[in-house]
Amino acid sequence: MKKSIILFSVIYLIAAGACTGKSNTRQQASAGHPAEVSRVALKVKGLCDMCKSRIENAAKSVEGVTTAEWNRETQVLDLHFDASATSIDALSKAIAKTGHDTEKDMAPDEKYAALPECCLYR
Ligand SMILES: [Cu+2]
Repeated sequence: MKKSIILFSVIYLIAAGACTGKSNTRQQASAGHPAEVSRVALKVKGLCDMCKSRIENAAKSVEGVTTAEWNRETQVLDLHFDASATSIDALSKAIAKTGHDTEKDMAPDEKYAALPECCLYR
């Protein structure tokens, strides 16, 4: 019994150590190259919850994006991203490609036409 407790503690410590190690590396990396976290509000057109997840997933699939939250009432997508990994222009284009107009880019007509009927905001 005692043995298994010790074993568990060891496993726990190793696991915790591994996690701490990871975040340390990250902190060191960002200390050398301070990660420039940009926070940008981008207007994106959409209608429903399906639009919300499509827009947010499009943004989150871009490397460097940490937060993407779209508000249906305000039509604003709140973005947090590492400015050394991506840019607001690249993000806007990635979102437009899924069929949603942004304040910077129009969605291609064929992508817009492929949206479910409940999502046709134009
Ligand atoms: Cu929709």
